Amino acid sequence: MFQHIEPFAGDPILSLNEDFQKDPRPNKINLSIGIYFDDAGRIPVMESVRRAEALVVAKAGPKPYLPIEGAANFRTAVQHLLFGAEHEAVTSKRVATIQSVGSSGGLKVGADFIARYFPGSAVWVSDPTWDNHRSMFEGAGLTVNAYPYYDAATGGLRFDDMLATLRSLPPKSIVLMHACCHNPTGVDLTRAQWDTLIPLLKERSLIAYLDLAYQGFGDGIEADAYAARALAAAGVSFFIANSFSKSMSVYGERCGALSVVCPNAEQAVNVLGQLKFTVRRNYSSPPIHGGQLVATVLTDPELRALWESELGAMRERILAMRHKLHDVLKAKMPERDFGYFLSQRGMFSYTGLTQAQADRLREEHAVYVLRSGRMCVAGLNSSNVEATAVAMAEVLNG
Ligand code: KET
Repeated sequence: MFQHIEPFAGDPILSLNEDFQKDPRPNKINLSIGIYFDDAGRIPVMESVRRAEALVVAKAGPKPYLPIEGAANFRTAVQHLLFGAEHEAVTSKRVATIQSVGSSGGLKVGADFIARYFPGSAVWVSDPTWDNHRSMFEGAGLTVNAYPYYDAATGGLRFDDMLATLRSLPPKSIVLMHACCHNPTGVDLTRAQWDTLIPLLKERSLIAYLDLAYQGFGDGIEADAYAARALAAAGVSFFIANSFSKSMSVYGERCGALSVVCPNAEQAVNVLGQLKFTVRRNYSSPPIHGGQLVATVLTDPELRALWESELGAMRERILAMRHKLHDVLKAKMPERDFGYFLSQRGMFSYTGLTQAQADRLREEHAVYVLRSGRMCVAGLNSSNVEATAVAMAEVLNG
């Protein structure tokens, strides 16, 4: 019956992470998957989340099905986090938000919705982007193309080329963008660049789709929401999927949301309704527990302050590791420019390592980066950063 089913080729991120787990070498270093590890190399349980969990468990409430769209307190807290409680888009109720199964779940519900209501629209993703973006949108039956983004020569952004491509797209094309902490390159738009891009999106009637998976890891929780707030303020209709996996270190709880900012409240009601229909036909409704941890942290003033400071410390630790890696590499190879480690933001840097070099790094030094050359700098710590830099220099020196 199943002879025609070909083997799964594996996933460029998750399969490598599995290989790492199986690697018996004691000195192995995992810089593959986008997970924040603390300085002891562990996935942290944030104190704010631990306390929220104690509160949630103490309630020992029943576990009914949540509404299709998720818990009301979670959805409101998400809107306030993304836009600010006083943002006009929120107060005029023109944002439709569903709680999703991770932001991946939100991205896919949005993709299914687009396939149904904008069947003629192609999706445009940055070159390069998170590997799963293309799979998800193609999986929803949409055509996926790429717009220029990363400049390998400078380690920066091809902003003019990006604008030129977007300017040439047919109206209602979907433009997928990373709201901050671009994955895999760490190269973000500046505020001035967003301010240039947003009027173009509006003028060309393009549909922005923001992926905000690393809020708080760039320049801060509020600062990283700049694009979302500016788009909403400009009266652009757009999609935004956001994640708590990284910012609350709750990966396996699968906490995220999809919000669609609409022109007015009537349209938001209908959009929410059809998002619900999409969810009902897929998994019916989201799980309770993780969303309640998130909602508690976001709405309890004490826990909220604690979370903000914990997330700030994570952001600072990543920056310190970027500096350390940069300094050791620069000392070893003074002729080469490693400044990109300092200018790039968030969990990732694009190292410029070739596939063959990434393979050598893994095979000879037990340092795991993606074969695309992406390094998760949030996997560096005071015990492995030096060894990583030494190994990388060796590989780069051929
Ligand atoms: N968007 C981006 C840009 C992203 O990097 C991830 C995860 C997600 C969405 C999905 O997160 P969720 O946990 O569904 O809310 N990225 C890391 C893990 C993965 O590939 O699933 C990664 O890039 O390593």
